[in-house]
Amino acid sequence: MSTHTKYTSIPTKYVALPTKHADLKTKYVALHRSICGGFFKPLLLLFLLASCKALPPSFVVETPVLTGKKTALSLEEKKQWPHKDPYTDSIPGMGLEKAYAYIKDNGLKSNSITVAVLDSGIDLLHEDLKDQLWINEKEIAANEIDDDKNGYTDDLHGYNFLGESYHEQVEVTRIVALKLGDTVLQERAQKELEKALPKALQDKNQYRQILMAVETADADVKKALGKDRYYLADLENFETNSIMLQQKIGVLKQMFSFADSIPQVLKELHAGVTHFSELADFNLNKNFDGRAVVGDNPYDILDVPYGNGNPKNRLPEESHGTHVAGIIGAQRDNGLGINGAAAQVKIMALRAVPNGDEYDKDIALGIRYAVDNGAKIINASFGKSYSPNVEWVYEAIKYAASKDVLIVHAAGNEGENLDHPSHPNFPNDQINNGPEIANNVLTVGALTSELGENLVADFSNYGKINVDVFAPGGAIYSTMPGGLYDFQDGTSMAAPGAAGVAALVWSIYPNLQAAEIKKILMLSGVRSEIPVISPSDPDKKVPFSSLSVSGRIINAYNALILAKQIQDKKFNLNKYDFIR
Ligand SMILES: [Ca+2]
Ligand SMILES: [Ca+2]
Ligand SMILES: [Ca+2]
Ligand SMILES: [Ca+2]
Repeated sequence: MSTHTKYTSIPTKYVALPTKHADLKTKYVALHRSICGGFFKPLLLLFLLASCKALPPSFVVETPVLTGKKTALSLEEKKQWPHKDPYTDSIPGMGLEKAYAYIKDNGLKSNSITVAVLDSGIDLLHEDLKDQLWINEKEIAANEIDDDKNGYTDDLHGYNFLGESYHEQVEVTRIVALKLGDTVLQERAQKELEKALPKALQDKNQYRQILMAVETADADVKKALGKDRYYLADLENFETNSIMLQQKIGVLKQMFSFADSIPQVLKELHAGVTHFSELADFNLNKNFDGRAVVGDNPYDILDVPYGNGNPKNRLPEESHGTHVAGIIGAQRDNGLGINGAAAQVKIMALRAVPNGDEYDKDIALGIRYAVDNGAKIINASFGKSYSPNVEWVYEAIKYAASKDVLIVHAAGNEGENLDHPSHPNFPNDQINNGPEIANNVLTVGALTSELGENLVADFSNYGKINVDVFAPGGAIYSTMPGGLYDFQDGTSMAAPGAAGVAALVWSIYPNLQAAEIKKILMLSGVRSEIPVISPSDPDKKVPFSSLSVSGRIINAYNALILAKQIQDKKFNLNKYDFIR
């Protein structure tokens, strides 16, 4: 099973290595897999399904088997695949190109809608984001006064709940260090920590060794070839009697099967070393206190104010929020970078997710800030296995529901079945698979661009009860700090795709309720029974439809059509439900 972990299984999975350690996906995959055991213990797969019936709305063409593209995606297609359509393009995107053509053909008008990105910091100066930001009109920036008296000083584009902190422990470390919860929890956390820390150090050393081997081989082969840049063909055609050099060429040839170039391999190996170093030095370090610089007590929700009005990313590698924001709302058709999913969107930047586990206090207050300051949708591309103050978050979710705000949550990247009692991903909206605590949370799993057995990303969590729908999350091209663009993957990228579609539909049909938007996205998706490799058991294939409540891929075009029918009272949403 260990072949399934990203960082430890160079030979089979290297190609899937995330490029940036600091993105949450990497954090999730490596952390959860190392901390929670994940793939190292036999997985008891409990499919608690059967009770769930998704009734297909009549307007959606039901095709039992979708056919995937036979040829490889071009670079342009790779960059735009989330906007393609399963039927029209044989690419399992969200039908956004089709949706925009439909909007244009029908002259549909849209209103501005605010989407809060509750995440790491965001590059507020990015060329493709800077004109898309929510502005608090009543707040004067940087005068150290809370002009609009909303409790937050200088919150021009949102708020920064992390102050100047960035690295953080994960919850198991905090539970052990601060003796949170009861003794049962503490002992469990202690056990996990005792397992995770040596593993992080071991992984770090393994990565270092591979890095050194590749660096040395690269330098020697460059010298032998007499050139700085070489390709696989150069290696294959190179003949030498030196056993040493032959070995080095062998190493490099192997690396070419994991990435397109040796510089790319080196970049990812460096990222791996950094990642595992940070794991050992910060995330799993009992003695590290990342919160000290903030100055509040994170276990007292009444201890406010704290943080500051600047939600910009602090470091270039703090890229997660920027990437997520671009997927939702990068400025469309401006001749720059990418097109976000939603045209008329305003991004509210809420910096609350550090490089480590987020605090429940920041998440709860972040949700409340978004609700109180006009966001209609909150994107929540984060998650963790333990949530010591989860009641604060549940209360905030219910508050959002009461104010008609939709929360779109990433399913998480452990490749696990969230319906299994030992694999919760907080914040969830169902306690022990019970009834939903609120009707406004949409949980989203991740797809790859391949409409075939690899449709579901191998890292994506799933669950017939706990995951509502799927959206593109593998190799997603979006904005990066410093005015850059790059690919990242994770359910962290799937949630903002879904949030963007929700924003698009809601911006055109603003009278719909949050719960209706959630249901529209689920019901109007493209359903398929196509057999896919189960993320938790690569030897097993399961129908795609069995991995989520709706069994569907979000589709913006279908969602618009369904939304119109609901607005015109030609479709009764209440007749179609996902019965539990
Ligand atoms: Ca204010
Ligand atoms: Ca001010
Ligand atoms: Ca653009
Ligand atoms: Ca749910």
